[in-house]
Amino acid sequence: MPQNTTGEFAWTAGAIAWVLAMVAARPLVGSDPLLVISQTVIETAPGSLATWAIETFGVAAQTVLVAGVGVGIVIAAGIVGAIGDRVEVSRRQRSRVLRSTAVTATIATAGGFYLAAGGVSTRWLLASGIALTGPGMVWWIYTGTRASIGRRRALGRIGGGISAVVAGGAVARLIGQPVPKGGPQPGEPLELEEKTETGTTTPTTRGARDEAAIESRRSSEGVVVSLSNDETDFAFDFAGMPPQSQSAADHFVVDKNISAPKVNTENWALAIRGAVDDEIDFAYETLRKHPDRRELTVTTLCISNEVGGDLIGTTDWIGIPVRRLLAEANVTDDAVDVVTHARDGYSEAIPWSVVRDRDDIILAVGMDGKALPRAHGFPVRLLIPGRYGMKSTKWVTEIELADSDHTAYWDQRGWDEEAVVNTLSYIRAIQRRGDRVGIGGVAYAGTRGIEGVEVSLDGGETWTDADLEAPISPHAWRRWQLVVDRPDAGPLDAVVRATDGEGTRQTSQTAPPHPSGSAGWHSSSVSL
Ligand SMILES: Nc1nc2c(c(=O)[nH]1)N[C@H]1C(S)=C(S)[C@@H](COP(=O)(O)O)O[C@H]1N2
Ligand SMILES: [Mo]
Repeated sequence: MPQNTTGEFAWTAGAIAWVLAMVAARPLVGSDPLLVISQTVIETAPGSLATWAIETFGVAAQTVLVAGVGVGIVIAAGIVGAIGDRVEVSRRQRSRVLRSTAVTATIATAGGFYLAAGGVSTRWLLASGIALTGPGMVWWIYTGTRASIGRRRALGRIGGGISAVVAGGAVARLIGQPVPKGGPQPGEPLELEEKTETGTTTPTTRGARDEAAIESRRSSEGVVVSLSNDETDFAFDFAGMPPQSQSAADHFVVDKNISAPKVNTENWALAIRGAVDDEIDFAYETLRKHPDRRELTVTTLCISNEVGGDLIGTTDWIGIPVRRLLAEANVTDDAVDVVTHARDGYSEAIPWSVVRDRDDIILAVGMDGKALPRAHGFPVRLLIPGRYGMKSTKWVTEIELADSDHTAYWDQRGWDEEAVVNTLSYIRAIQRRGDRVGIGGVAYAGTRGIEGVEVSLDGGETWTDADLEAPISPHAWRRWQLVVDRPDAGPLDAVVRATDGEGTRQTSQTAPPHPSGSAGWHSSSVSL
């Protein structure tokens, strides 16, 4: 044991105070240096590492990374402090090291918040100041104890230090995040003056509000299991069943960003570039009032979704067919790929020959009757029904007609380029009503559509056709349910499989999400 561990202790405490104070200052600019470092790691890490992180930690991968960065800083500081305790140094050398550390920390903090805030501003200055209060206070307390200022004064400094950081955090929280001023805001109502086009019906049900359900729980497979007092027949809306079409707030969010890009539509335009005769810049107002705007109910699904997972959602999108926007720019014969570039540096590509043929590949300006929420790509995002979510670029800034095959963000990281969705059927809810048990869920096969869903209660020996809800849109999932007589309570094993609109049965062969999306039958074992 070394005699002296004050340096180790002080460095560790200083780093903890620094990390916490940076987090406390975060609301001022909506980000902080820890998030900037984490974001850089996400984007520069090899694809295999990013994929491993998603598969291991799922949606928590980003949180784990940010926490790891914070802990890493603290450990590094502790090591520096421990070395300092063990080597002989003169007072002068020691104070030189401390002084250069203070300068480095100041530069790192100000620089990190500069990147987080996107420039020099009052908020940047305030955030950097609050973040430096943390280690500054530890310094003040540490020098106090070294100078033997006495117990009372040392305690006073500790109290003062904590108060200063807490006060800084409170100020940051009070001032809150910067809001881009002017122009339409994310999520604001989007009036649809004209009637929507054919092919979709606006769903009347907005979710399974099952008042009669008692004792609702979620099984380990994510299935909602409930008992109900309801005496009537089962519909598609019992506890745990998703609505036909979800609100924006209930829709899953996936992207590579720790915080969603903020776009001010007043200094934004959608650029059409590349193999076109006429380059165009579309203003947001032009897009949101475009005469070809239509409403489409679409299911989207992340390629990282496990069998039975929650990274799937259906909502009513409002958008303009991309080919109609491109027609205004007069695409030339050289065009190969339609590449979408985004504000966050993301890109995706889809062959021009596909876009040219489909009116359902849209540039969405709205969701659930309102302007897009920021998390879903405000002001505009692409939607390619039937392909995994990664193909549908959010926060689009430019559509480029490339004259050669483009390698996209996830493509470069080893995921399937075409990303056509696999046929899926998931069990979502199982409910007992007296002697009867209802089993229900969703089925989806992209543009192929769903023709049938079957359920087996004996491990795949025999199969029974489930009831399928009438399609709400050619691009949306179909809900299904099967009611069976089961007077005796006990274990129930259910397996589900779908047949797509081309007559192909969903494969029982399991596959992990990487590289082409998960596959295999979903099953559930419950007791009720
Ligand atoms: N610009 C941009 N667009 C993006 C992403 C991204 O990281 N950046 N992630 C993609 C992925 S992997 C998915 S699954 C969908 C999710 O869309 P949602 O969050 O609106 O559900 O967005 C896609 N579009
Ligand atoms: Mo995704």
